[in-house]
Amino acid sequence: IILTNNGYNVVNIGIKQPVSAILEAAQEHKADVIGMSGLLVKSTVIMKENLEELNARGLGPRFPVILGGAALTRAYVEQDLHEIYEGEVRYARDAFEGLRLMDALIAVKRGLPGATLPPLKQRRVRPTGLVLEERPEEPPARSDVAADNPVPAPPFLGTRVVKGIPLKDYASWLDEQALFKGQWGLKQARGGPSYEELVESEGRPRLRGWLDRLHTDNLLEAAVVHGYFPCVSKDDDLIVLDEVGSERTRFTFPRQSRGRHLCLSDYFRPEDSGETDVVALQVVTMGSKIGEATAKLFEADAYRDYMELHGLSVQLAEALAEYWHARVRTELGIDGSDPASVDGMFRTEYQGCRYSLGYPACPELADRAKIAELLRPERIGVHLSEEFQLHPEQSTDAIVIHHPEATYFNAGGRS
Ligand code: B12
Repeated sequence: IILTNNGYNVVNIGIKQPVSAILEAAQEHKADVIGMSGLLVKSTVIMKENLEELNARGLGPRFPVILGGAALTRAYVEQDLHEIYEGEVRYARDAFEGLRLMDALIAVKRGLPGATLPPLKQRRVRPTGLVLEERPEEPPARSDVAADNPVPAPPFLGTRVVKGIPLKDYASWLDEQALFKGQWGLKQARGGPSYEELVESEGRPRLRGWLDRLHTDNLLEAAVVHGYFPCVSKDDDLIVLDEVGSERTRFTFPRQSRGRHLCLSDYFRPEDSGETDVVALQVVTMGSKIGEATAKLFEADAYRDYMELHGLSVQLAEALAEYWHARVRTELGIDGSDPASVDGMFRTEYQGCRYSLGYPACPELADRAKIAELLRPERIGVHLSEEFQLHPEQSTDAIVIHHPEATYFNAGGRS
C-alpha cells in the first residue's frame, strides 16, 4: 500500500511462494527490486536459500532484494545474508523504511548524481556462539520454582469442543493497540494528528464498521477445543499421563543456560513427588469463512481493506485465545487475582500463563503435532500442516500453566 501510494507498481504474488515463482514474476514484470517477508523462524533459512538460488542463476547483480518481517533481524540480513548474496540486500524494519530503500535503489539504478544506498549496519558484538572466553554455566536439573503450590482440581479430564462462540463474548479482549499500531499501521505523521486522535477519527470508526460487517455477513465461526490432562515433570520434560497414570506423550522444553535456569517443566510437580499435576491445552480458531473473505479482497486488489480485515481477524484469534485462557482460570478456580481491566490482562497480571509453541520458552513447532494428537482440532475444522502451521491461519494453540510463578521467559539459544 505504501509503495503503491508512492507511485511504485507492486506485483504482490502472495504467501508461501517458491523461489521459482518469485523469479518468474520478477522477470515477467521486469521488476526493479524483489521484496520478501518472513514471519516464522523457518523463513530465515528460506530467505538464505532463495538468495543462494538467485546467485546460482546469476541473478544477484540483476535484482536488489529488500527483506522484512518478524523472523528477520537487521544484522542477519545486512551482515550474514549480505555476505553471501552477489547483489544488494537490505533490511526494512517497516513499510516506510521499505519506501526509503526503494527510492534509494531506484536513484542508484538511474545513476542520479550523489545517489547511494544507506550504509550496511553490522553487529556491534560478535554473535554469542562465538564468544569463547565465557564458560557456560552447568544448568541445574531444576530451577528454584516452588514445587508446593496447590494443584487445582480440573472441572473434567479429557477434551471438550465448543462451537459458535458469539463475538460479544470475546470482542472486549481485542488488543486495540496491537490492531491499530501493529496491524493497521496507525501512526502520527510529522505535523499530523496524534496517535490518540487517529484512533478516535479513523481506528475506532473503521473497527466498528468491520465488526458490524463481520456480524451481518456472518463471517466468524469462533470455536475452541480444549482439555485438561493429568501430568508430571521429569527434568526438562512435561509428561502427559492417561487415565491410569501411564505416559501418553511428553514435551521437552529448553532450560535457560543462565539466570534462574527456568524451564517450563519446572512449573509442574516432579514425578518423584508422587503427586500428579494438571495441564490445560487449547486450540482456538476464527474458522475458514474469514480467510475466504480476506482472499477475495486480496484478489480484487483491495489491499487496504484486505490489510484491515486480515489484521482484525488475526487479532480476534488472539482475543479468543486470551478469553478462553480466562475461562480456564475460572474453571480451575485460580481467577482470584485476575485484574479488573483488560489492559491488566494484556500485562498478564493474573495467575498462570499461556504459552504458544514457537515462542521462546517453547520454540519447538514440531511439538504442535502432540497438541493436535491430544486435542484432535479437526473437530473444529482445524488441521496441522506438514510445516506445523494450523489451517485456517486465524488459529492458535497453547499450553496453559496454572503455576503462580509461571511467566514468559526466553530460554535462549534461538533468535
Ligand atoms: C499477530 C501474530 C499472530 C496472529 C496472526 C499471524 C498471521 N498469520 O498473520 C495469530 C494469533 C493467528 C498468530 C498465531 C501464531 N503465531 Co504469531 N505472531 C503474531 C505477531 C504478534 C505479530 C505478527 C504480525 O501480524 N505483525 C503485523 C505485521 C503487519 O507486521 P510484520 O509482519 O512484522 O511486517 C511489518 C515489518 O516487519 C515490515 N515488513 C515485513 N515484511 C516486509 C517485507 C518488505 C519487502 C518490506 C519493505 C517490509 C516488510 O513491514 C511490515 C509493516 O510495518 C508476531 C510477533 C511480532 N511482534 O511480529 C508473532 C509471531 C509471528 N508468531 C509466532 C508464532 C510461534 C505463532 C504460532 C505458531 C503460535 C502457536 N503455537 O499457535 C501461531 C501460528 C499460526 C498458525 N496458523 O499456525 C512467532 C513466530 C516465530 C517462529 N517460531 O517461527 C512470532 C514471531 C512471535 C515470537 N516472537 O516468537 N500469530
